[in-house]
Amino acid sequence: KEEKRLSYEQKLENCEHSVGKKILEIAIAKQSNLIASADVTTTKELLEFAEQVGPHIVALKTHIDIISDFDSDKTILPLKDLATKHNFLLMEDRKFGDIGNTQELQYRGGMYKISHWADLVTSHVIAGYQSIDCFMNSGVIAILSMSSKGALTDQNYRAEALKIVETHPNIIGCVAQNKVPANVLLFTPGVNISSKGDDKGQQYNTPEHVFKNLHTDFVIVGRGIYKAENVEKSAKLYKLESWNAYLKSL
Ligand code: 5BU
Repeated sequence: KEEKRLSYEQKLENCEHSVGKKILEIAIAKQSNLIASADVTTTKELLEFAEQVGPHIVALKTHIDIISDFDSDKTILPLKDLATKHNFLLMEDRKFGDIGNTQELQYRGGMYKISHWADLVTSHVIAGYQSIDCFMNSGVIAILSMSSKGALTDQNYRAEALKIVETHPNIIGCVAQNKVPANVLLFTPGVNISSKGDDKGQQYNTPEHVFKNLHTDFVIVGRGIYKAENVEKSAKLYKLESWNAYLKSL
């Protein structure tokens, strides 16, 4: 018999990490499981996007190193204010992938000082269990598998990575394109309602597909929202479709 998925309320009961609890509480309060990926390249676009999608999302996902005019006062301070105003978390999709000591320097220092503002960070676990110890101020979302064609995250890699996900106290969940045990929080990018993929290897599924077949908890949508003619309308549409797909999957 197929394992049943858990509701956000049930996951909240099992969750021990404060940031994991927070994202689940926001999901329940806003009836949203949508993370918008803000893959824009200027502070102005980033802040405008956050203002438009803020009411509809649980988290805003950034690639902070693609912002051409990054400035911690002008970029991060107003972004944090918007996160408070609209009740969403900040998720930096840094995809750390180095030894612990280097990751610690990248996480705490440099221009971006990610540890000062990111509620959530993504990280590969390729460097082993201890490499994740450095992420003390954020919840870590570990990358188990990737959405692009030909990704090297095979079954053996995923099984080993999952052992780290299930035991490391800094990790709140994982990014994957496959089912994971019901008690693990699952984040799925590669979601788009109107496209099957791009010419650079990205592959898309619908919200319906990922909730039904993967028992995803949170969808991550980039171009489906930020490239839409009406960004706010599109965020609302993805929010509704994904929430309904979640309810149907219960
Ligand atoms: P898109 O425009 O919806 O394709 O953007 C997807 C975003 O999610 C983008 O920022 C990627 O860096 C990110 N992503 C992904 O697409 N696939 C993955 O497996 C991981 C992250 Br991990």
